[in-house]
Amino acid sequence: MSLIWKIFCKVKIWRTFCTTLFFVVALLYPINRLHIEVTRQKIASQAVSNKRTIIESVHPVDNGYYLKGCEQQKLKGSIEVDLENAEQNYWVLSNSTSPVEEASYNGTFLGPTIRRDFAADIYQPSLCRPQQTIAIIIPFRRREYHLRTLLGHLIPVLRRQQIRYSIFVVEQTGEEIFNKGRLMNTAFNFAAEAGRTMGTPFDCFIFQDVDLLVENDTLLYRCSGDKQVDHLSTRINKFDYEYVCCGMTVGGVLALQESQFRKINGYPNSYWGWGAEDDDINKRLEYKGYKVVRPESPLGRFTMIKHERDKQNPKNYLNIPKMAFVWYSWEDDGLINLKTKIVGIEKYPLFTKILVDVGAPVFTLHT
Ligand code: UDH
Ligand code: MN
Repeated sequence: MSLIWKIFCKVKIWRTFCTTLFFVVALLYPINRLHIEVTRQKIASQAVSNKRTIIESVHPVDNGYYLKGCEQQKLKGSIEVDLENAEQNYWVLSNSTSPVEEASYNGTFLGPTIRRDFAADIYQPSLCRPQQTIAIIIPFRRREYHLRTLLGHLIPVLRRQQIRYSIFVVEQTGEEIFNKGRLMNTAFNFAAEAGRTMGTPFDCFIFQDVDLLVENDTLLYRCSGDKQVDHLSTRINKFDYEYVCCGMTVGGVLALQESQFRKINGYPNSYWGWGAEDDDINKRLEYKGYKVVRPESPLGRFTMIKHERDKQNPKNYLNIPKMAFVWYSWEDDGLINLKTKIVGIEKYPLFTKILVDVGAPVFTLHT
């Protein structure tokens, strides 16, 4: 090696070049190392000062990788949806063991809760700085099997996407008919407040049904712009991957920024039971001039875990006609007049559960 070097550097011009190169490298290398170290420490110190942030080591990365930000992700593209494996993975990720019989299929156990010192835990990759902090809000009641499967499937995707996120599961207590809108609004208020008190306000809120599993990890869980919102679950196996209802609905998985959600006055509170609350949101978005961005196939493909209609979420025949009056009602029905009560907060290793008393309907018309 040194012989080659000697021959190579024999000519004077080359010698000058080699010497300069040597000094440049000798100078730049420690500067680069120092820069890497300083950034590493900065990220680490931020995490320490904010004790609610859990640093996840996502996957081994080479030095300097994180300096480029979190955009360089190692994604797989199309991913297999393996329900059994996903549910198993829930227990692995929770660092708890499944109580074999109970947890199988219809078991309601979600694992032990953990001590709750803070409003929520925020997960982030250890070696890069994500641009957005995401709150994922999941409306929930008696779908433990779905929840375990969703989280076991989704969390590895979120990790690969290198995003900073926190998961809020919002559960309706009592036996009253399901009210998704009230749950969404309550969780939004809670998460927005929690994010702010922790010094990590959420840039993007993703409302996600508990039974929808993404089939392609290239579909990024994030908000793509100020003037548009992202409807992620555009093609669902249940509808043969056709655009869900002619591209009219924004149900399933929807991503909006905080200010956008506030501008549309959140979800309507007045829809009880199944039906139309997502179409109501669609109108709100239209009135406020937000474009709904929908990913093209194969992105936007989701598997819905097979399920029957929940007993306490019957189709409500009042919901569809209400749609004709959204233009009149939307400004008074939403975040602005929300009256729900948070009756408990439970902290699990992978998510925060918000228990909500949503009240009762005055009148419904259902089967
Ligand atoms: N949800 C619950 N518990 C409930 C009701 C609803 O967790 O009791 C949540 C859950 O996140 C769910 C979402 O609300 O994904 C939407 O409700 P859904 O899944 O019941 O709505 P979807 O349109 O199903 O998927 C409608 C009934 C399908 C009947 C099919 C009969 N073959
Ligand atoms: Mn469903």
